[in-house]
Amino acid sequence: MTGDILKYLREKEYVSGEVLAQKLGISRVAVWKQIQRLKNIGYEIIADQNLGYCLISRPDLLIPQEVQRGLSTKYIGKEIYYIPELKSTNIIAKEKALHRAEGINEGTLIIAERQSAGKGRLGREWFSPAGGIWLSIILYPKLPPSYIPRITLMTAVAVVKAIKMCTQIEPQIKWPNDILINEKKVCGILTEMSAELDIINWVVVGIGINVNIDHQKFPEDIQANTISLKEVSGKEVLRVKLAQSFLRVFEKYYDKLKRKEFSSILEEWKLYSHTLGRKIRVDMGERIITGEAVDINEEGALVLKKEDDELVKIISGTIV
Ligand code: BT5
Repeated sequence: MTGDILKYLREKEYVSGEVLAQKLGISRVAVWKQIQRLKNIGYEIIADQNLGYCLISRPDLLIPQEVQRGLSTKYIGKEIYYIPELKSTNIIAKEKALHRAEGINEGTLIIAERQSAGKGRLGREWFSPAGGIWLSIILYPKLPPSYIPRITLMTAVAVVKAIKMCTQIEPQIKWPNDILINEKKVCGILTEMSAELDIINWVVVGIGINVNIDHQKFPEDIQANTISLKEVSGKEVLRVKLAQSFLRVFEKYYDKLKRKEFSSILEEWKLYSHTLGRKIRVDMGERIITGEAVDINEEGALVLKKEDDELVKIISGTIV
C-alpha cells in the first residue's frame, strides 16, 4: 500500500488525499495513516491544506520500493524480503532456500539495515550496525559443488566493480572473500550451500559492505583492520545506488558462470588481486602453509609455491 502511495507521489508535485483515497479505494483517514508510516521510515512528506501531499525527500533505506526502482536486473532482486533488524540475513535466506517449491525463486534477496548476530566464516562474528549493506542472495545454480569457490570469487569481482562505479575507489580482493581498501577490510562475503554429491541444491551468498559507518563505531579489536566507504570518500555514499549497481553486475557475472565462462571473470579477479605475488601464510584449519601466492586456477583454487618449490592448491582457508 505504501508502495502505491509513493508511486502517485512521485508522479506529481502535489496529490490530494481525496485523489489518493479514490485511486487506492481506501478512506482519506487510511491514506493519512499510510503517509504517517512513510514519514516514520524517513520519507519527508509535507501536507498542504489546499494542494495535498508532496514528497520532498526519500531516505537512503534499502527498502524494496527503493532498491527495485530502476533496477535493471532480470531476476536478481525481483523478490526482496526486507527486515530492518534481524540476526543474520544468511540465516533467513537459508530457511527460505529450503522452500524453493513454494515460490522462493532464484535471485530472491534478504536485506537488513542491522544484524544482531551477523556471521563471518567458521563461526566468526560480523559486525553489522546501521549504515552498511547487509544482504543475502538465494541461488539455485545447476552446477556441481566444485563451483562454489568460483561463486565467491565472482561475487568479489562484482563488489569491486560496483564500488568502483559508485565511488571511483578501486578496492582489492584478498583471497578468498575479503575486499580491502588501503589494506583494510571494507567487505566480506559468506557463501553457504547445500549439495548432493554432484549437484548443488541451493547457495546463499551473503555480502556485507561497510558503507556509511564512522570508524569509531567499529569494535576496538577490529578497528585497526576495518574501513568504510564513507571514511575513504569523505562523504556518505548512496547505499541504494551501490546495492543496485552490485546486483546488476552480480547478475551479469553469475549468468556467465552458469554458462561456464569463468575465464574472463578470473582475469578480472587477478587484476584486482591483493594476494597474488605475495608471500603468505594460509590457515587451513588443521595446518598452516607458507609460500608465495602464484596463481588462482580455473577452479578458483589458490596456488601456493612452497619454499621447496612444490605447488599446493588450496580450495579454502584464511590468510593469516
Ligand atoms: C567474512 O567472514 O568476511 C564474511 C562476512 C559476511 C557478512 C555478510 S553480511 C550479510 C550476510 N549475513 C551474515 O550474517 N553474514 C553475511 P570472515 O572472513 O570469517 O571474516 C570475519 C572477520 O572479519 C571477523 O572475525 C572480524 O575480524 C572481521 N570483521 C567483523 N565485522 C567486520 C566489519 N563490519 N568490517 C570489517 N571486518 C569485520
